[in-house]
Amino acid sequence: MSAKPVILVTRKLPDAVENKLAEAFTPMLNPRDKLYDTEELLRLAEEADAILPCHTEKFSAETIARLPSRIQAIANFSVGVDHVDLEAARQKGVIVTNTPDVLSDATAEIAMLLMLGAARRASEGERIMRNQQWKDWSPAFMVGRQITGKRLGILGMGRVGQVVAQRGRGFGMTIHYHNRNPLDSEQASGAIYHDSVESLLANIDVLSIHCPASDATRGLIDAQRLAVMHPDSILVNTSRGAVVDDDSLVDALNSGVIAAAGLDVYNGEPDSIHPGYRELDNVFLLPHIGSATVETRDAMGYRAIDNLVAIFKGEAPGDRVA
Ligand code: 8YV
Repeated sequence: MSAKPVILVTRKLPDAVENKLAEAFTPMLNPRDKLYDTEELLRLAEEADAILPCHTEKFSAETIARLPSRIQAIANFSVGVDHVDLEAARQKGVIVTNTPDVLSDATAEIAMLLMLGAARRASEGERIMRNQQWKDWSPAFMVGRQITGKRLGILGMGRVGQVVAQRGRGFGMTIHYHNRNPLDSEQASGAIYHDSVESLLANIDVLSIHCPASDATRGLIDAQRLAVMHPDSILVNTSRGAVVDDDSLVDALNSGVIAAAGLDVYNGEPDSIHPGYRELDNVFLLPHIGSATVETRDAMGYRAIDNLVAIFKGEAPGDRVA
């Protein structure tokens, strides 16, 4: 029997996933979850036939060019693939896969949490409780906004966007969306299509961002577009920080151009995010935990393993993106 292919796993994955991986492969694990720099990654890759990374490892064109020729695939433990230069991978003949579908529910939960947290001033409320600053109750105390019955705008009506739309309907929200193309009527389920971002932004109360980071979407939500939103509106982002221009959003939140924001993803995450966000009371901030549930993290791992199994059998992996 030929030796099992060696898989370089860049981060500590759930035990169940690591055990399953070992059934078909020889994993090179990272039990202490050390964040590898590029040189370390390239050195470890010398011993491997494929890499199973997270979005925390960046595969620029230069890094991909330097990958040992032995590496056949980058099987991501993520749905987003903006950390991989897909064109460079295609040119080098390295297969790239992702893990779609399995994190839509978990991410949609976080989008709803952000909407509610931003609308109902959860950060302020929590801070008051923890700092023992709750001294009085009055009809004017901590009054926020309701999301029930409001207009929910989905920017990027893919898998996650469609689940968020369903959850929004549960709150009696009317769904509006902008996408490259309108969905068919069954998928749209009555959601109202806008053929421009501006039209979407002008007609909603809550914006939920679900488009991937790409050259086309980088900085898409800028000062001009934020100015189209009405002053009571709320912005939530569970996709990628890159879709938002931070200076513009911080200004808009400071000056009342929009009312509040809920953010799970950032430019410069984890430790170089725009300092302005921390100063604002009207933002509800989470540390990129959209897919952070036991169920979803296991499912993401199994999905990455399925892709690797197909690749090393010489079959087409289900989730090939390059
Ligand atoms: C993942 C994500 O947990 O899958 C994605 O694209 O943004 C996250 O929710 C992370 O990327 C793991 O690599």
